[in-house]
Amino acid sequence: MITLYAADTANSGKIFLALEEMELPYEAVPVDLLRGAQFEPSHLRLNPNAKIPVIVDEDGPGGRRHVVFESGAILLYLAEKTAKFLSSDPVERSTAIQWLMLQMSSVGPMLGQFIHFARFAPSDNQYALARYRAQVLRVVDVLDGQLAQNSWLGGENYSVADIATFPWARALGGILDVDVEKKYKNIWRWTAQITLRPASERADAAKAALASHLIAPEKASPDALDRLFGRGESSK
Ligand SMILES: N[C@@H](CCC(=O)N[C@@H](CS)C(=O)NCC(=O)O)C(=O)O
Repeated sequence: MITLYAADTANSGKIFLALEEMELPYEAVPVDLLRGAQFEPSHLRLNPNAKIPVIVDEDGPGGRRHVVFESGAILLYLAEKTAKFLSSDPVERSTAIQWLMLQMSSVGPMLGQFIHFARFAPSDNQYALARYRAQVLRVVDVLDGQLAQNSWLGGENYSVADIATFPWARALGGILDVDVEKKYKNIWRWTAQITLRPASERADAAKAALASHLIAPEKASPDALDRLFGRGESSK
């Protein structure tokens, strides 16, 4: 059995989708970021970087318990455990890993920073907003270009690269206030395909069930937001 420590976030969504696609039995445990649960000693023992998602696999390598944090590392671990969604062909495997790394190093961080400055920062931050919007638009063009030439990010097969990128890409319209169907038609085709997968529907349902145990972001107090963003009294 695998335990997934998660919240209602895109990075958590990757792991819900992977576990459902791989048909692994799991239990999802909510980590309420707005209550500061990520900073509790029990969570820091799982991830010293105080983030979700984290998985604990009771049946890890050698039959022993294994803890994995960082969503990209979790996806690679699960793909290797199940031999699913990561080709054994060296070229295909390397290509999928490149796109997985692009998600981890660029798509997620740039969108995350853009959302932060657009929704949670004081309004006198035009430089930061313009900087992250430009970075997001650049990498979104890269994704759309790759999907113009390939069915999936890693080439001809659905892989952990798609699983990692989908939860962020599906939210692009709302985040950037653009018509994705018109502007990024290849991303649109690809997100529609993943949305229709039965595992994707199950993952969404599981994440929604977990969200019902968490403080809704719109109900967060200013103190809770300061703790989450490490600002005010919570700044180092
Ligand atoms: N690179 C990490 C990012 C994880 C991350 O930023 N998680 C966020 C939620 S999506 C989090 O735990 N935030 C809590 C905090 O920063 O205190 C991954 O992909 O796992």
